Amino acid sequence: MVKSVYICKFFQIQNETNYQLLTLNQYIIMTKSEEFMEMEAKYGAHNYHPLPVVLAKGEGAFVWDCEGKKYFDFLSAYSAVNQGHCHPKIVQAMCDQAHRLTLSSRAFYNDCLGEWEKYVTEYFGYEKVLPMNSGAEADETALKLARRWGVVKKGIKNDEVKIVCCEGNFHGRTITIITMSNDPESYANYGPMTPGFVRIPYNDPAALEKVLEAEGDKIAGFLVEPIQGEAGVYVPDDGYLKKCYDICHKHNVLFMADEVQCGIARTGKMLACDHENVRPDILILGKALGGGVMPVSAVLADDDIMLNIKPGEHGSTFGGNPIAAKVSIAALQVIKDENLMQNAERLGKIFREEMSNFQSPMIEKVRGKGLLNAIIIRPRNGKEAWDVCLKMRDLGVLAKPTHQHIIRFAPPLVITEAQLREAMELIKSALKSFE
Ligand code: IF1
Repeated sequence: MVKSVYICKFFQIQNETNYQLLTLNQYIIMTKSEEFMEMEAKYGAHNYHPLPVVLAKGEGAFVWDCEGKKYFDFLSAYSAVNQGHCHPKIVQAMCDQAHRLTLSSRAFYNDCLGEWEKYVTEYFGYEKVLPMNSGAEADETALKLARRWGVVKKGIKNDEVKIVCCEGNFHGRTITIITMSNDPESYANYGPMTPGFVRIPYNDPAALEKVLEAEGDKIAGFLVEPIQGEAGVYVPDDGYLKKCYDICHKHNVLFMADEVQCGIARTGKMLACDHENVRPDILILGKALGGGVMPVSAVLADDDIMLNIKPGEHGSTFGGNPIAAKVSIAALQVIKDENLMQNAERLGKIFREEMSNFQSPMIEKVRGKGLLNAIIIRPRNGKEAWDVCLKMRDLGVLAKPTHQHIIRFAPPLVITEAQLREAMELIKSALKSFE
Protein backbone atom coordinates (compact mmCIF):
# COMPACT_ATOMS: atom_id res chain seq x y z
CA MET A 1 0.00 0.00 0.00
CA VAL A 2 2.81 2.42 0.89
CA LYS A 3 4.40 3.01 -2.49
CA SER A 4 7.03 5.58 -1.71
CA VAL A 5 8.34 6.58 1.67
CA TYR A 6 10.32 9.49 3.00
CA ILE A 7 12.33 9.47 6.18
CA CYS A 8 11.76 12.40 8.51
CA LYS A 9 13.11 13.20 11.93
CA PHE A 10 10.14 15.23 13.14
CA PHE A 11 6.53 14.27 12.93
CA GLN A 12 3.82 16.77 13.70
CA ILE A 13 0.76 15.87 11.67
CA GLN A 14 -2.30 16.96 13.60
CA ASN A 15 -4.85 15.31 11.39
CA GLU A 16 -5.77 11.67 11.52
CA THR A 17 -4.35 9.88 8.50
CA ASN A 18 -4.98 6.47 7.25
CA TYR A 19 -1.51 5.55 6.19
CA GLN A 20 0.55 3.11 8.17
CA LEU A 21 3.31 4.63 10.27
CA LEU A 22 6.45 2.62 10.94
CA THR A 23 8.96 3.52 13.65
CA LEU A 24 12.59 3.03 12.75
CA ASN A 25 14.79 3.88 15.73
CA GLN A 26 13.86 7.51 16.36
CA TYR A 27 12.98 8.07 12.71
CA ILE A 28 9.53 7.81 11.24
CA ILE A 29 8.89 6.67 7.73
CA MET A 30 6.28 8.81 6.07
CA THR A 31 4.44 8.55 2.83
CA LYS A 32 4.91 11.37 0.37
CA SER A 33 1.42 12.60 1.26
CA GLU A 34 2.28 12.69 4.94
CA GLU A 35 5.42 14.60 4.21
CA PHE A 36 3.47 17.31 2.37
CA MET A 37 0.90 17.55 5.17
CA GLU A 38 3.74 17.83 7.65
CA MET A 39 5.33 20.66 5.68
CA GLU A 40 2.08 22.60 5.60
CA ALA A 41 1.59 22.12 9.31
CA LYS A 42 5.11 23.30 10.01
CA TYR A 43 5.53 26.20 7.58
CA GLY A 44 2.03 27.27 6.58
CA ALA A 45 -0.46 29.40 8.48
CA HIS A 46 -3.04 27.24 10.20
CA ASN A 47 -6.07 28.94 8.65
CA TYR A 48 -7.52 25.74 7.17
CA HIS A 49 -8.42 22.27 8.37
CA PRO A 50 -8.17 20.19 5.18
CA LEU A 51 -9.35 16.64 4.84
CA PRO A 52 -6.14 14.57 5.06
CA VAL A 53 -5.56 13.77 1.42
CA VAL A 54 -2.82 15.26 -0.75
CA LEU A 55 -3.72 15.75 -4.39
CA ALA A 56 -1.15 15.57 -7.12
CA LYS A 57 -3.14 15.22 -10.32
CA GLY A 58 -6.59 15.89 -11.73
CA GLU A 59 -8.52 15.05 -14.87
CA GLY A 60 -12.23 15.60 -15.49
CA ALA A 61 -14.20 14.45 -12.47
CA PHE A 62 -11.21 12.68 -10.92
CA VAL A 63 -8.19 13.53 -8.79
CA TRP A 64 -5.25 11.40 -7.68
CA ASP A 65 -3.20 11.59 -4.48
CA CYS A 66 0.58 11.36 -4.15
CA GLU A 67 0.42 7.59 -3.82
CA GLY A 68 -1.54 7.30 -7.07
CA LYS A 69 -4.93 6.55 -5.47
CA LYS A 70 -7.82 7.81 -7.60
CA TYR A 71 -10.84 9.66 -6.23
CA PHE A 72 -14.10 11.14 -7.45
CA ASP A 73 -13.90 14.86 -6.68
CA PHE A 74 -17.21 15.90 -5.14
CA LEU A 75 -16.08 19.38 -4.14
CA SER A 76 -14.75 20.77 -7.43
CA ALA A 77 -12.61 23.26 -5.51
CA TYR A 78 -15.84 24.77 -4.16
CA SER A 79 -17.36 24.89 -7.66
CA ALA A 80 -14.33 26.50 -9.32
CA VAL A 81 -13.68 23.48 -11.54
CA ASN A 82 -17.17 23.09 -13.01
CA GLN A 83 -15.51 22.32 -16.37
CA GLY A 84 -13.54 19.42 -14.85
CA HIS A 85 -9.92 19.24 -13.80
CA CYS A 86 -7.28 20.30 -16.31
CA HIS A 87 -9.73 20.68 -19.16
CA PRO A 88 -7.49 20.40 -22.26
CA LYS A 89 -9.03 23.40 -24.05
CA ILE A 90 -8.71 25.65 -21.01
CA VAL A 91 -5.17 24.50 -20.24
CA GLN A 92 -4.28 25.00 -23.90
CA ALA A 93 -5.60 28.57 -23.82
CA MET A 94 -3.46 29.27 -20.77
CA CYS A 95 -0.30 27.74 -22.23
CA ASP A 96 -0.70 29.49 -25.60
CA GLN A 97 -1.12 32.89 -23.99
CA ALA A 98 1.63 32.29 -21.42
CA HIS A 99 4.16 32.14 -24.26
CA ARG A 100 2.98 35.47 -25.70
CA LEU A 101 2.14 37.94 -22.93
CA THR A 102 1.27 37.21 -19.31
CA LEU A 103 0.69 40.64 -17.82
CA SER A 104 0.42 44.18 -19.08
CA SER A 105 -1.26 45.78 -16.06
CA ARG A 106 -4.04 48.20 -16.81
CA ALA A 107 -1.53 51.01 -17.27
CA PHE A 108 -1.47 49.85 -20.89
CA TYR A 109 -3.98 48.07 -23.08
CA ASN A 110 -3.45 44.41 -24.01
CA ASP A 111 -4.76 42.55 -27.02
CA CYS A 112 -6.89 40.09 -24.98
CA LEU A 113 -8.96 42.10 -22.52
CA GLY A 114 -11.28 43.81 -24.99
CA GLU A 115 -12.08 40.51 -26.63
CA TRP A 116 -12.94 38.99 -23.23
CA GLU A 117 -15.06 42.00 -22.26
CA LYS A 118 -17.05 41.72 -25.48
CA TYR A 119 -17.43 37.96 -25.03
CA VAL A 120 -18.49 38.12 -21.38
CA THR A 121 -20.94 41.00 -21.71
CA GLU A 122 -22.63 39.29 -24.67
CA TYR A 123 -22.59 35.95 -22.87
CA PHE A 124 -24.37 37.27 -19.78
CA GLY A 125 -26.25 40.16 -21.38
CA TYR A 126 -24.85 43.28 -19.72
CA GLU A 127 -23.46 46.53 -21.09
CA LYS A 128 -20.24 46.47 -19.08
CA VAL A 129 -17.94 44.16 -17.14
CA LEU A 130 -15.22 44.92 -14.59
CA PRO A 131 -12.56 42.21 -14.14
CA MET A 132 -11.01 41.26 -10.81
CA ASN A 133 -9.39 38.05 -9.55
CA SER A 134 -11.01 36.56 -6.46
CA GLY A 135 -14.65 36.31 -5.54
CA ALA A 136 -14.10 38.54 -2.52
CA GLU A 137 -12.65 41.26 -4.75
CA ALA A 138 -15.62 41.04 -7.05
CA ASP A 139 -18.00 41.34 -4.08
CA GLU A 140 -16.02 44.32 -2.80
CA THR A 141 -16.24 45.86 -6.26
CA ALA A 142 -20.00 45.32 -6.29
CA LEU A 143 -20.33 46.98 -2.90
CA LYS A 144 -18.32 49.97 -4.11
CA LEU A 145 -20.40 50.19 -7.28
CA ALA A 146 -23.66 50.08 -5.35
CA ARG A 147 -22.51 52.66 -2.83
CA ARG A 148 -21.24 54.92 -5.61
CA TRP A 149 -24.52 54.59 -7.50
CA GLY A 150 -26.38 55.29 -4.26
CA VAL A 151 -24.47 58.50 -3.69
CA VAL A 152 -24.21 59.76 -7.26
CA LYS A 153 -27.48 58.59 -8.80
CA LYS A 154 -29.86 58.05 -5.92
CA GLY A 155 -28.64 61.04 -3.97
CA ILE A 156 -27.92 59.36 -0.64
CA LYS A 157 -25.53 61.28 1.62
CA ASN A 158 -22.06 59.75 1.36
CA ASP A 159 -21.79 58.74 5.02
CA GLU A 160 -25.35 57.46 5.25
CA VAL A 161 -25.45 54.96 2.40
CA LYS A 162 -26.36 51.40 3.38
CA ILE A 163 -26.37 47.93 1.86
CA VAL A 164 -28.74 45.16 2.93
CA CYS A 165 -27.31 41.64 3.30
CA CYS A 166 -28.63 38.31 4.56
CA GLU A 167 -28.11 36.16 7.62
CA GLY A 168 -25.95 33.14 6.86
CA ASN A 169 -24.21 34.90 3.96
CA PHE A 170 -20.73 34.06 2.74
CA HIS A 171 -19.13 36.57 0.38
CA GLY A 172 -15.44 36.16 1.19
CA ARG A 173 -12.82 37.14 3.73
CA THR A 174 -12.05 40.87 3.59
CA ILE A 175 -12.75 43.07 6.61
CA THR A 176 -15.73 44.71 4.90
CA ILE A 177 -17.16 41.40 3.76
CA ILE A 178 -16.83 39.74 7.17
CA THR A 179 -18.70 42.73 8.59
CA MET A 180 -21.75 41.31 6.80
CA SER A 181 -21.24 37.83 8.30
CA ASN A 182 -23.09 36.54 11.35
CA ASP A 183 -20.75 33.56 11.70
CA PRO A 184 -18.29 34.31 14.55
CA GLU A 185 -15.73 32.03 12.93
CA SER A 186 -15.58 34.53 10.07
CA TYR A 187 -15.77 37.86 11.89
CA ALA A 188 -14.77 37.51 15.56
CA ASN A 189 -11.71 39.33 16.89
CA TYR A 190 -10.71 41.08 13.72
CA GLY A 191 -11.10 44.54 15.21
CA PRO A 192 -13.45 47.31 14.09
CA MET A 193 -15.86 46.49 11.30
CA THR A 194 -17.11 48.49 8.32
CA PRO A 195 -20.26 50.54 8.95
CA GLY A 196 -23.19 50.75 6.54
CA PHE A 197 -24.75 47.28 6.54
CA VAL A 198 -28.18 46.04 7.56
CA ARG A 199 -28.67 42.29 7.91
CA ILE A 200 -32.03 40.60 7.43
CA PRO A 201 -33.10 36.92 7.51
CA TYR A 202 -32.53 34.94 4.30
CA ASN A 203 -35.50 33.60 2.36
CA ASP A 204 -37.76 36.25 3.87
CA PRO A 205 -39.04 38.80 1.34
CA ALA A 206 -41.20 40.41 4.03
CA ALA A 207 -38.07 41.28 5.99
CA LEU A 208 -36.65 43.00 2.91
CA GLU A 209 -39.89 44.88 2.33
CA LYS A 210 -39.88 46.02 5.94
CA VAL A 211 -36.35 47.38 5.94
CA LEU A 212 -36.79 49.10 2.58
CA GLU A 213 -40.04 50.72 3.74
CA ALA A 214 -38.32 51.93 6.89
CA GLU A 215 -35.09 53.27 5.43
CA GLY A 216 -35.15 52.58 1.69
CA ASP A 217 -34.11 56.14 0.91
CA LYS A 218 -30.70 55.39 2.43
CA ILE A 219 -30.25 51.94 0.94
CA ALA A 220 -28.28 51.53 -2.28
CA GLY A 221 -28.37 47.77 -2.76
CA PHE A 222 -29.46 44.33 -1.57
CA LEU A 223 -26.73 41.68 -1.79
CA VAL A 224 -27.86 38.06 -1.89
CA GLU A 225 -26.60 34.57 -2.75
CA PRO A 226 -29.33 32.94 -4.89
CA ILE A 227 -28.42 29.73 -3.06
CA GLN A 228 -26.41 30.02 0.15
CA GLY A 229 -23.35 27.77 -0.19
CA GLU A 230 -21.47 28.11 3.05
CA ALA A 231 -24.68 28.15 5.05
CA GLY A 232 -25.08 24.54 3.86
CA VAL A 233 -26.52 24.71 0.34
CA TYR A 234 -29.60 26.47 1.54
CA VAL A 235 -32.07 26.76 -1.34
CA PRO A 236 -34.66 29.51 -0.80
CA ASP A 237 -38.35 29.07 -1.62
CA ASP A 238 -39.37 29.31 -5.27
CA GLY A 239 -40.13 32.91 -6.10
CA TYR A 240 -37.90 34.38 -3.39
CA LEU A 241 -35.46 36.01 -5.79
CA LYS A 242 -38.18 37.45 -7.99
CA LYS A 243 -40.03 38.85 -4.99
CA CYS A 244 -36.84 40.46 -3.68
CA TYR A 245 -36.05 41.85 -7.11
CA ASP A 246 -39.49 43.45 -7.36
CA ILE A 247 -39.28 44.88 -3.85
CA CYS A 248 -35.85 46.35 -4.64
CA HIS A 249 -37.11 47.97 -7.78
CA LYS A 250 -40.15 49.41 -6.05
CA HIS A 251 -37.75 51.20 -3.69
CA ASN A 252 -35.07 52.12 -6.22
CA VAL A 253 -32.58 49.73 -4.64
CA LEU A 254 -30.09 47.65 -6.67
CA PHE A 255 -30.58 43.88 -6.64
CA MET A 256 -27.09 42.35 -6.44
CA ALA A 257 -26.56 38.61 -6.90
CA ASP A 258 -23.44 36.86 -5.66
CA GLU A 259 -23.26 33.99 -8.15
CA VAL A 260 -19.61 33.25 -7.37
CA GLN A 261 -20.46 29.74 -6.24
CA CYS A 262 -23.89 28.98 -7.68
CA GLY A 263 -23.35 30.61 -11.08
CA ILE A 264 -21.91 29.26 -14.33
CA ALA A 265 -24.08 26.17 -14.85
CA ARG A 266 -23.65 24.72 -11.36
CA THR A 267 -27.36 24.68 -10.52
CA GLY A 268 -28.57 23.57 -13.95
CA LYS A 269 -28.97 27.03 -15.47
CA MET A 270 -26.25 29.46 -16.48
CA LEU A 271 -27.07 31.52 -13.38
CA ALA A 272 -29.06 30.46 -10.35
CA CYS A 273 -31.12 33.64 -10.88
CA ASP A 274 -32.18 32.24 -14.27
CA HIS A 275 -34.43 29.75 -12.46
CA GLU A 276 -36.67 32.71 -11.66
CA ASN A 277 -35.93 34.78 -14.74
CA VAL A 278 -34.36 37.46 -12.60
CA ARG A 279 -31.68 39.66 -14.14
CA PRO A 280 -29.62 41.16 -11.30
CA ASP A 281 -28.72 44.84 -11.54
CA ILE A 282 -25.25 43.84 -10.41
CA LEU A 283 -24.00 40.32 -11.14
CA ILE A 284 -20.97 38.96 -9.29
CA LEU A 285 -19.03 36.03 -10.76
CA GLY A 286 -15.85 34.16 -9.82
CA LYS A 287 -14.58 30.62 -9.37
CA ALA A 288 -15.63 28.71 -12.54
CA LEU A 289 -15.24 31.91 -14.58
CA GLY A 290 -11.56 30.89 -14.66
CA GLY A 291 -12.28 27.18 -15.19
CA GLY A 292 -10.30 26.28 -12.07
CA VAL A 293 -7.18 27.27 -13.97
CA MET A 294 -6.79 30.96 -13.16
CA PRO A 295 -8.39 33.18 -10.53
CA VAL A 296 -10.83 35.24 -12.60
CA SER A 297 -13.74 37.18 -11.15
CA ALA A 298 -15.99 39.85 -12.55
CA VAL A 299 -18.79 42.26 -11.88
CA LEU A 300 -21.36 42.91 -14.59
CA ALA A 301 -23.77 45.83 -14.77
CA ASP A 302 -25.19 48.34 -17.21
CA ASP A 303 -23.68 51.75 -17.95
CA ASP A 304 -25.98 53.60 -15.58
CA ILE A 305 -24.30 51.75 -12.70
CA MET A 306 -20.86 50.86 -14.02
CA LEU A 307 -19.83 54.22 -15.42
CA ASN A 308 -20.12 55.97 -12.07
CA ILE A 309 -16.64 54.66 -11.29
CA LYS A 310 -14.17 56.79 -13.22
CA PRO A 311 -10.54 56.17 -14.26
CA GLY A 312 -8.25 55.79 -11.28
CA GLU A 313 -11.04 55.15 -8.80
CA HIS A 314 -10.87 51.34 -8.68
CA GLY A 315 -8.77 48.51 -10.11
CA SER A 316 -6.40 45.60 -9.69
CA THR A 317 -2.88 44.81 -10.93
CA PHE A 318 -3.81 41.36 -12.16
CA GLY A 319 -7.48 41.96 -12.98
CA GLY A 320 -8.09 41.52 -16.69
CA ASN A 321 -4.65 40.09 -17.41
CA PRO A 322 -4.14 38.44 -20.80
CA ILE A 323 -3.92 34.87 -19.50
CA ALA A 324 -7.06 35.32 -17.39
CA ALA A 325 -8.90 36.74 -20.40
CA LYS A 326 -8.00 33.83 -22.68
CA VAL A 327 -8.60 31.21 -19.99
CA SER A 328 -11.98 32.69 -19.11
CA ILE A 329 -13.21 32.72 -22.70
CA ALA A 330 -12.20 29.07 -23.05
CA ALA A 331 -13.83 28.22 -19.71
CA LEU A 332 -17.15 29.81 -20.70
CA GLN A 333 -17.03 28.26 -24.16
CA VAL A 334 -16.64 24.78 -22.62
CA ILE A 335 -19.78 25.34 -20.52
CA LYS A 336 -21.83 25.84 -23.68
CA ASP A 337 -20.03 23.38 -25.97
CA GLU A 338 -20.36 20.51 -23.51
CA ASN A 339 -23.93 21.27 -22.42
CA LEU A 340 -22.88 21.47 -18.79
CA MET A 341 -26.07 23.23 -17.73
CA GLN A 342 -28.20 20.38 -19.05
CA ASN A 343 -25.88 17.81 -17.48
CA ALA A 344 -26.02 19.52 -14.10
CA GLU A 345 -29.80 19.73 -14.25
CA ARG A 346 -30.27 16.07 -15.23
CA LEU A 347 -27.65 14.50 -12.98
CA GLY A 348 -28.64 16.69 -10.04
CA LYS A 349 -32.15 15.23 -10.15
CA ILE A 350 -30.73 11.71 -10.22
CA PHE A 351 -28.47 12.46 -7.26
CA ARG A 352 -31.23 13.90 -5.09
CA GLU A 353 -33.71 11.18 -6.00
CA GLU A 354 -31.28 8.33 -5.45
CA MET A 355 -29.88 9.68 -2.19
CA SER A 356 -33.33 10.63 -0.83
CA ASN A 357 -34.56 7.10 -1.49
CA PHE A 358 -31.55 5.55 0.20
CA GLN A 359 -32.48 4.44 3.71
CA SER A 360 -29.81 5.45 6.19
CA PRO A 361 -30.24 6.52 9.80
CA MET A 362 -27.50 9.05 9.18
CA ILE A 363 -29.28 10.95 6.41
CA GLU A 364 -31.52 13.64 7.79
CA LYS A 365 -32.15 15.47 4.55
CA VAL A 366 -30.95 15.80 0.97
CA ARG A 367 -31.27 19.19 -0.72
CA GLY A 368 -29.85 21.27 -3.53
CA LYS A 369 -30.27 22.35 -7.09
CA GLY A 370 -28.51 21.03 -10.17
CA LEU A 371 -25.16 19.62 -9.04
CA LEU A 372 -24.93 21.81 -5.95
CA ASN A 373 -26.26 19.49 -3.28
CA ALA A 374 -25.92 18.73 0.39
CA ILE A 375 -26.74 15.88 2.70
CA ILE A 376 -27.58 16.80 6.27
CA ILE A 377 -26.01 14.20 8.51
CA ARG A 378 -27.60 12.98 11.72
CA PRO A 379 -24.70 12.03 14.03
CA ARG A 380 -24.70 8.38 15.08
CA ASN A 381 -22.61 6.66 17.76
CA GLY A 382 -20.51 9.82 18.02
CA LYS A 383 -19.76 9.76 14.31
CA GLU A 384 -20.52 12.90 12.34
CA ALA A 385 -20.06 14.47 8.90
CA TRP A 386 -16.27 14.62 9.24
CA ASP A 387 -16.11 10.85 9.91
CA VAL A 388 -18.34 10.18 6.92
CA CYS A 389 -16.00 12.26 4.75
CA LEU A 390 -12.96 10.31 6.00
CA LYS A 391 -14.74 7.05 5.20
CA MET A 392 -15.73 8.31 1.76
CA ARG A 393 -12.13 9.32 1.15
CA ASP A 394 -11.00 5.78 1.99
CA LEU A 395 -13.57 4.47 -0.50
CA GLY A 396 -12.54 6.97 -3.18
CA VAL A 397 -14.90 9.97 -2.97
CA LEU A 398 -13.78 13.40 -1.79
CA ALA A 399 -16.21 15.81 -0.16
CA LYS A 400 -15.97 18.24 2.72
CA PRO A 401 -18.28 18.95 5.64
CA THR A 402 -19.59 22.41 6.38
CA HIS A 403 -21.03 23.41 9.78
CA GLN A 404 -20.32 20.06 11.49
CA HIS A 405 -23.35 18.22 10.14
CA ILE A 406 -23.65 19.07 6.44
CA ILE A 407 -21.73 17.49 3.56
CA ARG A 408 -21.64 19.32 0.25
CA PHE A 409 -21.74 17.23 -2.95
CA ALA A 410 -20.66 19.21 -5.99
CA PRO A 411 -18.80 17.17 -8.60
CA PRO A 412 -17.39 18.77 -11.75
CA LEU A 413 -20.25 19.22 -14.21
CA VAL A 414 -18.50 17.01 -16.77
CA ILE A 415 -19.22 13.93 -14.65
CA THR A 416 -21.18 11.30 -16.57
CA GLU A 417 -24.26 9.45 -15.35
CA ALA A 418 -22.30 6.19 -15.05
CA GLN A 419 -19.60 7.92 -13.01
CA LEU A 420 -22.20 9.58 -10.81
CA ARG A 421 -23.91 6.24 -10.16
CA GLU A 422 -20.60 4.60 -9.30
CA ALA A 423 -19.77 7.44 -6.89
CA MET A 424 -23.21 7.24 -5.26
CA GLU A 425 -22.65 3.55 -4.49
CA LEU A 426 -19.41 4.49 -2.73
CA ILE A 427 -21.17 7.26 -0.80
CA LYS A 428 -23.86 4.77 0.27
CA SER A 429 -21.23 2.24 1.35
CA ALA A 430 -19.59 4.90 3.46
CA LEU A 431 -22.89 5.71 5.17
CA LYS A 432 -23.71 2.01 5.63
CA SER A 433 -20.41 1.42 7.40
CA PHE A 434 -21.67 3.43 10.38
CA GLU A 435 -24.82 1.34 10.90
C1 IF1 B 1 -12.54 29.20 1.32
C2 IF1 B 1 -17.62 28.25 1.53
C3 IF1 B 1 -17.76 27.58 -0.76
C4 IF1 B 1 -18.51 32.30 -2.14
C5 IF1 B 1 -19.42 33.27 -2.52
C6 IF1 B 1 -17.75 34.89 -2.66
C7 IF1 B 1 -16.78 34.00 -2.29
C8 IF1 B 1 -17.15 32.69 -2.02
C9 IF1 B 1 -20.87 32.91 -2.67
C10 IF1 B 1 -15.36 34.44 -2.17
C11 IF1 B 1 -16.16 31.75 -1.60
C12 IF1 B 1 -15.47 29.80 -0.62
C13 IF1 B 1 -14.09 30.17 -0.35
C14 IF1 B 1 -13.52 28.91 0.25
C15 IF1 B 1 -14.64 28.14 0.77
C16 IF1 B 1 -15.74 28.54 -0.12
C17 IF1 B 1 -17.04 28.13 0.18
F1 IF1 B 1 -17.62 27.07 2.12
F2 IF1 B 1 -17.01 29.09 2.30
F3 IF1 B 1 -18.88 28.65 1.38
F4 IF1 B 1 -17.49 27.70 -1.97
F5 IF1 B 1 -18.77 26.87 -0.47
N1 IF1 B 1 -19.03 34.52 -2.76
N2 IF1 B 1 -16.39 30.59 -1.23
O1 IF1 B 1 -18.90 31.04 -1.89
O2 IF1 B 1 -14.59 33.96 -3.21
O3 IF1 B 1 -12.54 35.23 -2.58
O4 IF1 B 1 -12.62 32.79 -2.14
O5 IF1 B 1 -12.50 33.66 -4.49
O6 IF1 B 1 -11.63 28.41 1.41
O7 IF1 B 1 -12.70 30.17 2.07
P1 IF1 B 1 -12.97 33.91 -3.09
